Amino acid sequence: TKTLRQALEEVIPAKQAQLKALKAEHGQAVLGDVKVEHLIGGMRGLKSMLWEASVLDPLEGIRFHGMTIPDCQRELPAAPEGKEIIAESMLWLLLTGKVPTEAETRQLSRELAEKGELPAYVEKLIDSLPTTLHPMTQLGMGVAALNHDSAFAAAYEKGIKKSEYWTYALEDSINLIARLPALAARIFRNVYNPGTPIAGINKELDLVGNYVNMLGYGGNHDLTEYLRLYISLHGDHEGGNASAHTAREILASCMDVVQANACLKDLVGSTLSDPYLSYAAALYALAGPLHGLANQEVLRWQLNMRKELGDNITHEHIKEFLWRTLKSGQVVPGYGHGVLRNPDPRFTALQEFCDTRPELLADPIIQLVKKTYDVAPDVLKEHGKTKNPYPNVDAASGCVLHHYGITQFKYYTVIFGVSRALGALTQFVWSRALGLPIERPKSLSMDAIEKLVKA
Ligand code: AMX
Repeated sequence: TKTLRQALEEVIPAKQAQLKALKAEHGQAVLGDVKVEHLIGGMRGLKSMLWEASVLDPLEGIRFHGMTIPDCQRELPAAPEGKEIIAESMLWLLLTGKVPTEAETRQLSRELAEKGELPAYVEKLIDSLPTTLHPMTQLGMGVAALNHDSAFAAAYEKGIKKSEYWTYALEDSINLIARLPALAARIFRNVYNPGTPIAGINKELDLVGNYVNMLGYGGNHDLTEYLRLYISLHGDHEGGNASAHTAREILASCMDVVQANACLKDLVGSTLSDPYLSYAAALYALAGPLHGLANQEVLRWQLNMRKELGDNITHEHIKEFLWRTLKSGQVVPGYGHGVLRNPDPRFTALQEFCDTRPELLADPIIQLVKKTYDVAPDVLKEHGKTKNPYPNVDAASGCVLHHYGITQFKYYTVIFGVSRALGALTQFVWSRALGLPIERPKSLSMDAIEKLVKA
């Protein structure tokens, strides 16, 4: 059975050759125009980043190395007692572009379980935080603090060849992914169940199986399966989204400092160029309400709807509520997308999870999410602003957690944060394996733009 490192080693040379050929043969090919509207419109649609693991089609949705969500559900190994994709098989696919065997998946689960304990100083740090501090703020702090043990930073400080960067990047990335459940579960315990014990890591279980145990929901098979699917599906959504882009950008900026100060050896170890700090930065992008925090916002909004409108909510009632939200100048959380122009297939996959379980279909909040989906696209079309009147993944994800008893919606984005590490850290490793340079796009002032367009 191959290890993940061996599987990566096998695919890196071909990718390096592909990049070299692209640069040599098509380096000057044009992929699109840069318009003034790109500069003032959040660079929407501008093809300007290399990202290996996934590509997002506006109509079809996400493909992970060419595989759709149903392909992944069919082909990626599940947990021994489960049916849903698990984080390990998704991580393997994202990193290597290959579907892992059952044995490779189990071996990775074991490796993650063996590396999953938090260092004592991080436990102490998290335990010292006020329980009123938002769980996402705590998660970012814990992840940043883990950089104390960064193999990448330590190796860089010693002085390593550029061709070796990826091996240390991989080591840190695996350690970070392994430790995220213990960190996230500790935050949950401290904020919502202070003083209760946290389950130990079971070496025979997958990453999410252990996460559910540590959250205190061990034995809830359906919740475990839901979170396996949720965490796999949220793993990557190409590179331009705010969190993924941040992880990459921060790395690049930090490498700038490293290179600029390469002669000052004692500065190198203190640079920010390791997976922990770059992922902590990504988490704070994820914590914005237009991005990952929409997770919590959707549920808050649906619960308010229910509180206001009672139990027998009709489509007409929901329409009125939607219009009230829009007229008060707020966005409808869980709807719209920067790239997608159709219902998000991740939303569809989570809905299908509900469709096979009568107890979920009977849940009033899940029914409300479905009913909202019946009317929201038409209301948003009539409103006429959003380019995509359809639901994104956040429209569905929280209500199932709520059903299974994770009702603390401020925590929802933390689960997203445990997941997004799979994709962001995959690209971190690939950026190093491909020796990508620092990112440094050109900015212009309005005066400079006017000068250019009037010339
Ligand atoms: N409700 C009301 N108005 C919306 C809207 C929504 N759900 N989605 C977009 N709009 C508005 C925008 O605010 C913008 O208005 P403006 O011209 O007054 O500024 C206009 O429609 C055009 O926006 P767009 O081009 O369609 O979207 P975008 O690429 O600028 O933004 C997104 C995308 C996701 C931020 C936006 O659709 C939104 O705010 N959605 C609600 C929050 C949400 O669900 N976020 C989660 C996204 C997925 C994720 O990252 N987890």
